[in-house]
Amino acid sequence: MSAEQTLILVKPDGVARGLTGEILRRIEAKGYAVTGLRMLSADRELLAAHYAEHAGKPFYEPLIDFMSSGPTVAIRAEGDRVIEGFRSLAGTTDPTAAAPGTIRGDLGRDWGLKVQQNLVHGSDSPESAARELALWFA
Ligand code: RTP
Ligand code: MG
Repeated sequence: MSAEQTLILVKPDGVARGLTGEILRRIEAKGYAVTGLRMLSADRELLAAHYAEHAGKPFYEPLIDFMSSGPTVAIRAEGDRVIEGFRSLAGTTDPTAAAPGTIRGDLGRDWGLKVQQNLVHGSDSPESAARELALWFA
């Protein structure tokens, strides 16, 4: 069986703050292989498809605005249990609550913002990973 794959995004806050290298470093240091890498400014159509599960929630519009505010780096990463493993490296959604040692816990910010600018996205299941990789690496 081939290794599991996931979609990781360095969100516009991470790119703007110059943290792309640091985030890639952590992914590779853990032992995952980077098998796809792409920088793009996501349009609202792509973001609406990516975040379809959140449509209608109070943070949805601010989230789409935030995610269209600048370039994103899309990463296809591969490795044994990479989906669970990257979410563990990323830390919990809220950067203030995220544990030190995680990407969001060490580097993320949420104070005074309409939406959590938590630096990264990681697919949350094999089904999400397949769906999201098809969107971002079409
Ligand atoms: P992601 O999908 O980005 O990996 O993050 P996640 O699973 O930890 O979080 P999810 O619940 O899927 O939410 C998607 C993204 O929406 C923003 N968010 N802001 N109350 C808020 O301010 C709020 N809630 C969610 C975050 O950017 C989150 O990553
Ligand atoms: Mg999510």
